[in-house]
Amino acid sequence: MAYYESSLGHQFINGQQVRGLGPVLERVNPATGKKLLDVDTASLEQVDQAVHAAAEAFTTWSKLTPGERADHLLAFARELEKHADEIAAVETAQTGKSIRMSTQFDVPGSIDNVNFFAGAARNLQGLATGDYAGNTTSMIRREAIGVIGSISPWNYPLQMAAWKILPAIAAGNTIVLKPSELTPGTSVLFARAAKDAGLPDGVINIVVGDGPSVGAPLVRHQLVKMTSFTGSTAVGLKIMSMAAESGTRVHLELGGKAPLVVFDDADIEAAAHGAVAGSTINSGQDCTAATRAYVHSSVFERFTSRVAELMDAMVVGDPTDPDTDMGSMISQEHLQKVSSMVQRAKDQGAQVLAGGHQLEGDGFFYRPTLVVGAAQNSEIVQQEVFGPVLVALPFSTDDEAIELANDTPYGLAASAWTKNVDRAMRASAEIQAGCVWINEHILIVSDMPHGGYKASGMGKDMSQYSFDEYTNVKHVMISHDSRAH
Ligand code: TXE
Repeated sequence: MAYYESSLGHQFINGQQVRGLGPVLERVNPATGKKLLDVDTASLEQVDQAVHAAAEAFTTWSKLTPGERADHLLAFARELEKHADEIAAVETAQTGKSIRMSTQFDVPGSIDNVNFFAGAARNLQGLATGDYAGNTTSMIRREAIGVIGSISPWNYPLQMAAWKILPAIAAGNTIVLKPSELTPGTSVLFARAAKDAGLPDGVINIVVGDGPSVGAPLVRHQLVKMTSFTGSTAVGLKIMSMAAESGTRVHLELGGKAPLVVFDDADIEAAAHGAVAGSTINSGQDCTAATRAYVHSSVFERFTSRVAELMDAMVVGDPTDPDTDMGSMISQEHLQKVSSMVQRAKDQGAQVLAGGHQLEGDGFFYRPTLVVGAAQNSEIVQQEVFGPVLVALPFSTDDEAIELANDTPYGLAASAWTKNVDRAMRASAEIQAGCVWINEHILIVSDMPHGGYKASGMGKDMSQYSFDEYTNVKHVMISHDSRAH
């Protein structure tokens, strides 16, 4: 039997893969426009069962030693490795992303995340220190919170499952994850591999469904002590207000509008390659994707013509073909959104130097696109397109470049391209974003904290810093006045 058997159901509750008792949703293959599969969704009762299973599992999982949890996670990583090819194929079928990307980035990145948190679990330390108040010793304990409810998006279904699940369970929590209803397959496989590797039932649970029917009841469930969410800023704010009703904690990773600043001393060839890789990754459906290139006017022409040339050379199409550079968009609706934003920019006087159109045929493909001549306050510069669209604008001074880079509501990621260390240090300090790359745009591995400023959210995924989200800090103080005896 294939490892991915959608007929078994898309819910993973208390160690069992089961069919959801909610409505069935039809999912289309974004690369062909044809029906891919039926997705069963969880009933409210199943959401409740999953949360109760997680609460029950918490009583024992949270008591394991860090070493015991690490052993489980190492076995989990080895199990994922066994099924890597099939998991990559499911990831590509459901998202339309290129198989090269699933095989070389999504699957190994997720396995690395499991391995990283196996190590990090053993490094989750508190602190003991003497005498904050005279004749006292303070101990700082980091304690697991309980059941985490998590909601993830469709752009990186497998990696988002890993980013949400691993820090939570490594710290001793248990989790109920609701993946996007568009792409549930690899989250279910992830939970199944954990079970096959021997993780106790109930530590990882998956419930599938749309946001209002399954996501909202999960956030509001009285046994859920924290919600971690990756998705749009609009929904993130809703989650925050739902969590406020019960006073539970939230971790939000929201939209982005990453600037890429190219100074006049930059290596233009490297910057152009970085801009193309950064803006077309995952068909631009990436919250850290390069979306706004601010380029010094003296190198603007050279940079934009090279970017257009590189974009025009990209192979876009069948995601299952290993030679494909960029696959499809997630859905017809999303393709339409991207295409109409570019059209509105053109209507307002912008020019398209590369792409700017979808491919003929049934799939939801959009060519890598370079736009120039848009105004800083226009929709295409200010709002998240979430497609393979880069807008380039010229600047004259360093002050102007930094001001423009900061001039959107978002603050997730940014890059600055320069050989000058003073400029690099200034850009890294003054750009308001959770990540500033210098002479790079997109590289991310499990050791690196990821999370935004401003409307891009709060808290960090990945890295040791994610434990700040998934643990409570307890202060224990011992008074020991030896003179009393
Ligand atoms: O996201 P949603 P969508 C941005 C990007 C994209 C836009 C819309 O700009 O074009 O968001 O994408 C669940 N209660 N990003 O509509 O709706 C939903 O089921 C509880 C940025 O797909 O935010 C899914 O599991 N849950 C981004 C998850 O929220 C709810 C990644 C994300 O869906 C809910 C994706 C509700 N009321 C989109 N409504 C990033 N930060 O990387 C929806 N959901």
